[in-house]
Amino acid sequence: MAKWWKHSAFYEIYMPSFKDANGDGVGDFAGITSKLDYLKDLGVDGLWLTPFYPSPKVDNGYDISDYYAIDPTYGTMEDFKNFISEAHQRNIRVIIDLVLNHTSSEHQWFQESKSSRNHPKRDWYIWRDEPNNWESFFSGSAWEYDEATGQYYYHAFAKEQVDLNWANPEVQKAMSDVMKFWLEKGVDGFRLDVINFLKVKDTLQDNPYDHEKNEQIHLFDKDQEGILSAIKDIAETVHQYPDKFLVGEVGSEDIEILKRYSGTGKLDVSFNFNIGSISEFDAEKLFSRLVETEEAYESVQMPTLFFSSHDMSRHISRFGGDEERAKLIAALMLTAKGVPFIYQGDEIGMQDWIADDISVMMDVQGRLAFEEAIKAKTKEEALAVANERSRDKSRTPMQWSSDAYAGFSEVRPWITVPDGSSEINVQNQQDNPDSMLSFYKRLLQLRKEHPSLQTGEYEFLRYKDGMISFMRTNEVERTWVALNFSEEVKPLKIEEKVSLLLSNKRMALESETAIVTLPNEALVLKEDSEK
Ligand code: TEU
Repeated sequence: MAKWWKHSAFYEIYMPSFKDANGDGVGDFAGITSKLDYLKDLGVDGLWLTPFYPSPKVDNGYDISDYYAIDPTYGTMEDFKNFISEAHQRNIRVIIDLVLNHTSSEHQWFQESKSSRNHPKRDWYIWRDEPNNWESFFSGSAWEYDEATGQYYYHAFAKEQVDLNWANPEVQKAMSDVMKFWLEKGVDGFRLDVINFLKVKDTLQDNPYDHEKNEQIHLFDKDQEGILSAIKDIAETVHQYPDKFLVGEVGSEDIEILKRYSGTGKLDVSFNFNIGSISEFDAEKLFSRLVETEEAYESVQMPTLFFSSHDMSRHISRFGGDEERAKLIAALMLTAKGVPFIYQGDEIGMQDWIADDISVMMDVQGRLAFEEAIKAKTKEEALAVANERSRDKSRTPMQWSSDAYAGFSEVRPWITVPDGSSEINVQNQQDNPDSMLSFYKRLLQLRKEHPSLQTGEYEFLRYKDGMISFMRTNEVERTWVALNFSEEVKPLKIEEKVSLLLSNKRMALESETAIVTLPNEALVLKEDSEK
């Protein structure tokens, strides 16, 4: 039997926005636990939880101040344990987000490190007398001056997210202890945040500049030598525990870079941004990314498939706001080769939210962009720039019902509930067979019934005039998938007898052969001849 994660479909839960049970306007563990039956019924096999550790929440938990506890906003350790056990009872596995690259500036380690140049923990972070030209991935210089000790520290993200020095073995040991702690609490693995940022070039050479794009090329502050060996050590620690899963966020769209990080003894998989972060809809480009991945991974590595996350615009909005297309993307994610990661709310077609005033913008990346832009632009222009950068788009509360605050909370949530929530919500879609939610359920069910859609190889993978089609096979079955992204009827060249497994457009096939696909149809067929 293949490893469990190879035939699992995951679901990303953005902690603050999934479900509030204690009436403070922020999601929590009790809330997630209360929705486990919903997730079971949806048909997902694994959950990825974004950070829930104590944090000043400058970057919504990606600035951890204590790796060994639960942030009180999200509940207690008891609530956490209860959630894990309830999830496991339903055969749902849980992986947790772990930020190994940086800690909050309020973490005890950093407080000690900055207390004096001679403190034994000084070298746990990256301190220099002079900054180089490296820019933060959020905004401005990546170096912050510390008055008290007269040196600069390095931060790839906000200045409150201080990069650890992974060249120091004590740091590595400290984080290995953290991982063991959570593994012993029963988690099924980790999603490792910005794992290809773990080490920087020791010479701290200046980064080159791309004059055409007018931006810095991040050459020496990511994907450096030594990161892979750190990852191998991490994998070794984690795999001392049986059946654990490691997915890495490798922030790159370059398949050759992504490819380095996964495989035996490394990360099990990494996020395929080469596919997932396509900015505008283009079926041919999407196809070429699938092919490039297939060629690079050669059936040895397994890709991941996702098109939305808490860091991105939701694919439905990004690709034009069209429900039909969103269904085709869902079908692709759940039938093509790869481990799928559905982002909360995509299963009901939630749309991006845009802030109409800077006062309601919550995301640090958006707010920093605003501060920068307002220096030279009008308020409206600066807001537009900030909205472009802000990741609030996809972070609004999960829309459960038409009730106040979308049934997410009894009180006003920490972030705006979009106007559309009274129409787009779980309650409205639950009993409607044509809804987005029902379509996701059918797809997830289909994957379970047809393992070729989970772990099967591609017999072929084709593109023609707006249609992506492929066949997935294993020892026992051959499954056809045709995704017609065009507005036209397209013929399918099928000689064998087939039967219909799924379509978003019809209940039955007109004939067993001579099959066509309808405009915007996701068609899944089973070849009837025995293999
Ligand atoms: O995201 C990392 C991330 O967004 C970068 O790799 C991105 O490519 C870069 O910012 C370019 O704009 C993770 C988390 O998912 C995100 O929520 C955190 O803010 C970030 O790490 C820092 O921990």
